[in-house]
Amino acid sequence: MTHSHRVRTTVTALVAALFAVGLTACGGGNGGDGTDISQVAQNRGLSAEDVESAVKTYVPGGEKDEYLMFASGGHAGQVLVFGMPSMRLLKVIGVFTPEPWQGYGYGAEETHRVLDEGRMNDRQIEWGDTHHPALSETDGNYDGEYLFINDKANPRVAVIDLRDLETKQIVTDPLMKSNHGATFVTPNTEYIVEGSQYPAPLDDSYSPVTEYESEYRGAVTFFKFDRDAGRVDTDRSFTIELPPYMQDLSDAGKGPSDGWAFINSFNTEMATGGIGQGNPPLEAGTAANDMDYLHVINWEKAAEVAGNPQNTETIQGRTVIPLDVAVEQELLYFVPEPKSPHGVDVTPNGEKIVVSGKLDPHVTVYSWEAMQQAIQNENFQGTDDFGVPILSYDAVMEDQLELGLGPLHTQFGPNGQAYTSLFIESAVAKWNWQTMEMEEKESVHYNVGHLAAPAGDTKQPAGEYVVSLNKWAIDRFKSVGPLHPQNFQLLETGPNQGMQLLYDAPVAIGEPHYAQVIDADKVEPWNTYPEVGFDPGQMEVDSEAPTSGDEGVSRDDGKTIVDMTAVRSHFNPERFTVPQGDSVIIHITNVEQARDATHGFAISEYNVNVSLEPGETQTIRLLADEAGVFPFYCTEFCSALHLEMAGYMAVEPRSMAGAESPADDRGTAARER
Ligand code: K7E
Ligand code: CUA
Repeated sequence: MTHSHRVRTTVTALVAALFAVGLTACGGGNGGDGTDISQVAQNRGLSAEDVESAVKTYVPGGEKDEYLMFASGGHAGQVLVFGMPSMRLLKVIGVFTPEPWQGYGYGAEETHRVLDEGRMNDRQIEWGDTHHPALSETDGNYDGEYLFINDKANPRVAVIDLRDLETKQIVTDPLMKSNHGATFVTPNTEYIVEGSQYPAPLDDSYSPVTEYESEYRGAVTFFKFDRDAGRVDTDRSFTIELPPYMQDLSDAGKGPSDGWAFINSFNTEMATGGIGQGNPPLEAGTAANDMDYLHVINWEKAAEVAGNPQNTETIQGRTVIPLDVAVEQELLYFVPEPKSPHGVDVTPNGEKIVVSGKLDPHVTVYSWEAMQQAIQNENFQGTDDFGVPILSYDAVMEDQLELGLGPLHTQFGPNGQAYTSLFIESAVAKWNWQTMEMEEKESVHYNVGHLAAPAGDTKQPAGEYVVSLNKWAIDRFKSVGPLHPQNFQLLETGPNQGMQLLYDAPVAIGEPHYAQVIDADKVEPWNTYPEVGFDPGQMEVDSEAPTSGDEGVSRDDGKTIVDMTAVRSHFNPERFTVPQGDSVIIHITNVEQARDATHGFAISEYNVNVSLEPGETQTIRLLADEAGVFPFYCTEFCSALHLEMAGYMAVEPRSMAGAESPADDRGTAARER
């Protein structure tokens, strides 16, 4: 039995006992074991409910959380890792944005390689609008191996390896200008789904907005994930051209619906705004129709179709199935969905598809079986302007349930429970998709977007908790100026239990959209790199990595090469001299294997800070174009003599060439390379 289960069974009795002797009875303690705590609670103005929430979420020092929550870091372009239920922030993973503590994008060559993969149109992009993290899955359940996340602003997808929780790859999508229905994985992580958001010409050409219908297009890309390599393989990935609707959220089918993907959309009106031209604003134009289209896509078949070059076009170096081919090959169908929907979520058994209409108070539940039948029987109510068959709404829509105002996203519990966020109402609705009964609603503060429940989008949801990812915080915290924190609220829930708000966790680095919660035992990161000289880019030992005994400085054709080791509490070599104008290559290995014995390496004025975790090796390249003296030091407080872990790079002016040769400053065991 896990720690929090144990807490859960005893907490109600404990709180009742505390308050029986103290707070609720007479407003103060008067002896017995609980008296002091009761007094503390009273002094701090805490109610019995507050104390209960505190006891349910408190994880004592040294104890571990039961779950890990991987949350998007919003505009910070990062991923946040929280422990749950304590809601303690455990890590910020640099993804699309350089992150100085981890030395991500500050001199370590490997991290620049990853960030440079994310260049678009030759431009370095130094941020991302991360929305949807997706844990890798095996048979529809999280397997704890990889994490993916999208950048909505610049259509990109990143791969994070959960062995060291570092970003290994950024893949751009040159066919899109923005994405949104990303990242979502197929049940065995065969593909990472990326749907576009704002249509644009797929070939990156110019077309005036007046030619929106004919020239602008949406798209969905299925990025092939090579699990052995731990990388997306763009050569085996493909994109399907879609009409210029605004495709929104995605989800992959599972169980009986495995092989299919679902994407909802808005703006089937194809409005383009233009207030200045006398048009209704985009927001009004996109909400004119009562129905938009849920896109139903046979990705398994599409993968086959994409394998035959006769079916595809190559645009911007990527394989594209044109819209007419997608229709002809029966890869794409539409299903009417009520008014400007936002979330689409497949039930744990894969049999139903739940859609929320943000301007409609209902969730709409579709039957996968009925969809298949309608496809087989060609039970269409027509086609759209692009010839895509529209399945008969009456045939495939199974039921609707009124939940409240502004339903958005749904997560699932173990026995038919569903949790749907109500943005306008600022509440979480708990209902049952099997019985189609509303169970209860709990207010949150304020304006919830996504919800995250443990394994809440997998075949085996755990229930227990649901986190409300709120967009507004208004008055929940001491003011820190006009830009308020976002607020994660932890709610307790469970099959036989009402929802209870337990904890507010302000998130201060961007607008996190979505999070996924995994059983902490399923993620088994390394505590140190497995061997000394480990290169996190290749995830193997770099045979060239310097180790103890072969440190040194050498010079070759305008290059100074430094082989350095780091160990508590010195670098070796500790000083080296470089002729002005040389390019300098510093290979450094942290030769320690002790847990948490991380060193940093920073050089004055070079924008360099590298994190060297136990066993890790990194390479730094810089141009010593300016003469002078540049101290380097360890940025990680690693020992009592950490301040002494420092040295000098001396750049000798051209005018003095030869006065002190680099060889004079060799390390203790110099070698030639
Ligand atoms: Cu904001 Cu999933 Cu991008 Cu809804 S999304 S809230
Ligand atoms: Cu090493 Cu401080």
